[in-house]
Amino acid sequence: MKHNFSAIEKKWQKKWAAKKVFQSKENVKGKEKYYVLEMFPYPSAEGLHMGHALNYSIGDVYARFKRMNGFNVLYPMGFDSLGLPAENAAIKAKKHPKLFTENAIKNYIRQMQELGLSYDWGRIVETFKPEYYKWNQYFFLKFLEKGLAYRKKAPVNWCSKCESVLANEQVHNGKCWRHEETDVEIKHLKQWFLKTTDYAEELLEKIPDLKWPEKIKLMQYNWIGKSHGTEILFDIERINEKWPIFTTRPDTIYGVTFMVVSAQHPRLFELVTDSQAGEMKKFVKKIRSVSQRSMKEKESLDKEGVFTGSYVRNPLTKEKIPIWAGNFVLSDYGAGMVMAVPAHDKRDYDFAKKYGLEMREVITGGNTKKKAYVGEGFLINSGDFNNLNSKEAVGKITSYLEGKRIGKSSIQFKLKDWLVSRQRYWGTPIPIVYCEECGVVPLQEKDLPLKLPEKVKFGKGNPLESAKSWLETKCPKCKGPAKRETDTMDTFFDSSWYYLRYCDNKNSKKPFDQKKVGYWMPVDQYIGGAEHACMHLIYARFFTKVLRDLGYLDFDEPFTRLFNQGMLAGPGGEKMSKSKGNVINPDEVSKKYGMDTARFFLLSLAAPDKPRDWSEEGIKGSLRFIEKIMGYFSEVKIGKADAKTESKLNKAIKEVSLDIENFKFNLATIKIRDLFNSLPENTSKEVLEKSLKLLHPICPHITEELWAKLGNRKFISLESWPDFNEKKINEDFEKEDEARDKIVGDIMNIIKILEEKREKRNKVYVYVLPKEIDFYDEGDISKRVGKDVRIFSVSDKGKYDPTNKSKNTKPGKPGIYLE
Ligand code: ANZ
Ligand code: ZN
Ligand code: ZN
Repeated sequence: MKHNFSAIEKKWQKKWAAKKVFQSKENVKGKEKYYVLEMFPYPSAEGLHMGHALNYSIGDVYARFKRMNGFNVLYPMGFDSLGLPAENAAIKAKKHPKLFTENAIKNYIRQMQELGLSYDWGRIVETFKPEYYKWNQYFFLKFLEKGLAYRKKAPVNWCSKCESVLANEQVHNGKCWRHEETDVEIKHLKQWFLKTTDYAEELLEKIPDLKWPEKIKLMQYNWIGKSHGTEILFDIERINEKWPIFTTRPDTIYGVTFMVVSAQHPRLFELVTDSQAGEMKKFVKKIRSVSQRSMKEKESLDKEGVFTGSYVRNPLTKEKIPIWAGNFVLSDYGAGMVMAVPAHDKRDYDFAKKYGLEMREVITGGNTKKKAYVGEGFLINSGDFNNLNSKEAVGKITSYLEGKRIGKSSIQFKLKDWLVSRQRYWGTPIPIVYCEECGVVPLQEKDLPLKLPEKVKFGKGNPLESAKSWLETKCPKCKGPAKRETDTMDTFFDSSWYYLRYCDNKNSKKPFDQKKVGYWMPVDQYIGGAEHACMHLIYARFFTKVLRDLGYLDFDEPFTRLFNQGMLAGPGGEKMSKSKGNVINPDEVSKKYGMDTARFFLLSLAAPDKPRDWSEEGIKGSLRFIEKIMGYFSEVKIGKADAKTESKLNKAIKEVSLDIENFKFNLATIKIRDLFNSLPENTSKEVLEKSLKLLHPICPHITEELWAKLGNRKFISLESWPDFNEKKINEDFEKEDEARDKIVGDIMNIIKILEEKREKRNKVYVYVLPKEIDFYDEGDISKRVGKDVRIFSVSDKGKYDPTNKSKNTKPGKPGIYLE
């Protein structure tokens, strides 16, 4: 490195901080607000890697761009700093999670500052601080008041590695989201839930309004999973109850030959006869390690079941039908029991085949000897409904059942209530006590925050159980002895509203001031990973809607636009991981190349939403470019700009503005590179300044430095984005450039072809039309193709042209001869 980039970077980072350049305030006159937000990170001991650096650089470019474009920008950062990884890491390092977290955050902030990110650090939000989680507890109490938080015993997902339950959203294909190798088990536990299902309809309805990637929207659709069907009452003789069985295919009701109840159904054993109980117990034990949600999605799951010993009556055929328990039925969807139609449902078919159960074809069109026929057709074996088209029969049979009051059309959602209890220490204590006299008693608002006790024993079970003096307390109602709830909140609770707290992070009276939130929210541009599609992004949307209905907010959706950044892989495309030793550390990169070089390189690699690989060669190329700019500015003579440079600059402004607005930063880097490469030794101050402004969002430090060198006293960070003048753009100049690029490309191709034939040539002769001769510069082209290039006009009598290649010359397409 020829320049001391790290000194330049430090200098400007200090100045930005000292002058509070990125501090944001509400209601700046004449400016529209713009809220740019990146998903806040979980501070781990390892610190940032280059992948983070990429994510935050994307947000920073956009924030700087919007700021320069006259918006009043809010661009904050914080730390999602409660949760299991910190607790586990702390246990391993034998440090208290609090100490561990504080150190990790310090390190993150240092690294983020070194990246040159333009956050308003005055707005930091740290979820592990009681000043923040107090409001989690406050909201929990509000939810409780409104019946939106409740406690129930339910079959829940348990990860033995986490030693905690998980929400449905945190179970991915039957595995824990944190421990991809660990099967989730089902336990029946009393837990706290939030009523996300109350908002299922609205969560779904509003999806089309979101300016989000289609992929994420689709994932949310499927996750919420609205299903139109029919509930049919089936009489369960053993318990003398009618259960409303949910089906999307009432047209197949005459083909029901057995029922399957979920093996996880809380009331399963009420249906099991004494003689079947032994076998059923064994079965239930064996299959307990299959998670709630994934079963249904795994069509490939081996279907297993056991007969319960009891029966139902088919309400239409009046037949007696056996009830089986099976592993492929969800306990918390519909009635937790399905009417099985093996001839027309794949899962039921497999099940019936395996256990030799009857199959009855009721829809024409398939060959049910070979496989289930799931398509449309005409009804057969279906009494009065025979010959109806199956689509039509859905409505007809439903109406018929409605008339007899044994069925009705119904809507089901896949989305479940959000399980927020966790059996771990490093989370927000749930503000509840259990009193011997009064039962479940919420804390009073004045007693918040209920702080986590610091002295606890880590190791076995929930550490909060070991904090005796914390655990044993008085009931807020009767003052009698009571025990505190030891479950803590899912950390997704924290991240469900942190974006609101940024708007007013120091408020000690309220979670936030409604006017301030009203000014900044909703987030205009949210940036983060696609992995949160069905976790954080569902919870945060739910929270926003609840807080709106509780009167805290007056908008419906938290994040207007969402951008998913692409992954950064290690050299050769391998996923960066500590075990592979290919994690690129920003501290080292900064020392070797400077941060602006790193930022330029990362953003030039690919469109921000596409994956890219780190490469040492690549960043060296960016370094050469950055050093060239530094060199150029120390030599350039200020004078007048020529028309060609003006054209280039104005075109670049026009295009780079669009590229950045549309998150095509890689295209912007190409045009910026082009522009700087074409700047002549002598040009105007205006050209230099505008060029620097274009580069600024990507390379904030060196542009501040060069901006000051040009004699400016104010920060370029606070300058306005340059305008372009369409009239100054002259496409003829562009054509010249294109012609030059084209001839270079053509020559390179010929050389390549010849090389493949193992023929080597060193001299290149180019024949151009007389009026095009000025487009081409022998020196430039020679340099670019790495050969000696001579250019002749076709009209030049004395040209060297032994094979008469000049006869191939056409407008814009010179003849070429190699020797
Ligand atoms: C009879 C039937 C016949 C069905 C047929 C399908 C095809 P979606 O679209 O997912 O809502 N079902 C109902 N409750 C279930 C549960 N708790 N666990 C697993 N499956 C359940 O699908 C609804 C269909 O899934 C219902 O329609 C039911 O099977 C099954 F030829 O009923 B069907
Ligand atoms: Zn886990
Ligand atoms: Zn009491």
